[in-house]
Amino acid sequence: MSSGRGQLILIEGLDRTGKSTQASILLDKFSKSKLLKFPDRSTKIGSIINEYLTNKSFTLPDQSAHLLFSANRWELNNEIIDLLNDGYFIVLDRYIYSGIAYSLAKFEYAKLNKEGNITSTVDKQIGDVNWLIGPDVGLPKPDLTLFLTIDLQELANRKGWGDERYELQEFQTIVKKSFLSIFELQKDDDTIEIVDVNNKDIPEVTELIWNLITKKGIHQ
Ligand code: T5A
Ligand code: NA
Repeated sequence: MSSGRGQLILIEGLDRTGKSTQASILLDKFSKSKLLKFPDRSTKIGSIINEYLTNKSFTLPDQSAHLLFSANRWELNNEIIDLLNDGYFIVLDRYIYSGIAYSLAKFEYAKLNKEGNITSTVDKQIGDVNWLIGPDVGLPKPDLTLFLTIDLQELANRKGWGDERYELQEFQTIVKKSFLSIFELQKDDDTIEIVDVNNKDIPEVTELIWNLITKKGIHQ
């Protein structure tokens, strides 16, 4: 960009919608670029998050889990600011909207009184969008957010589905509703784009994303 500041592009979406696939393709289109994936499981806080996601007998209050995901973003805050100031094109693979959407979905899921290992109690804070947003206030705002959306039916057929804590079809249905309700609240924000990836192969999704990026005038 002419200002010399880099750009922050966020790819959000449900589990297995192709976020990481598209993020790495996008990265190669820019000479000075960096990929940051959240949760970043390589940090101290990230290692606790990894334990939480992969070990279903490791329990945490939902509020604590929510705050850990946000704390993990704050661990990389200075790095993001420095890279942007240095003119980097940063691709984020999940970020603040995942933080809000998954916690809100746990609240809605628990309200349905489902058996399962998402959560056993309904904690009112995680149903309160203002409470959920709070810990992320002040983090750098993406210049463009691309939300990859898909029918749950198509998603269930993808490789590797079903290994982690949140990868239950019924829960993912609620996650999808949570994301869409958050984006509905932000509908006047023209930095957010919903990208329908149904029946689209990897190159077709890349083309959709690239068209949105060029439409926004984002370049290096
Ligand atoms: N979480 C995260 C929170 O609760 N709060 C938070 O604040 C944050 C940041 C882990 C969990 O953490 C939660 C959300 C998650 O449940 P993660 O490590 O990002 O987050 O885990 P996943 O989203 O599950 O990451 P995945 O790697 O599984 O999904 P991706 O990145 O969306 O999918 P990708 O690109 O790896 O592709 C999955 C498969 O589909 C194929 C790929 O080849 C691959 O096999 N694929 C396609 N197949 C057909 N057509 C296409 N267009 C395809 N694109 C990709
Ligand atoms: Na991923």
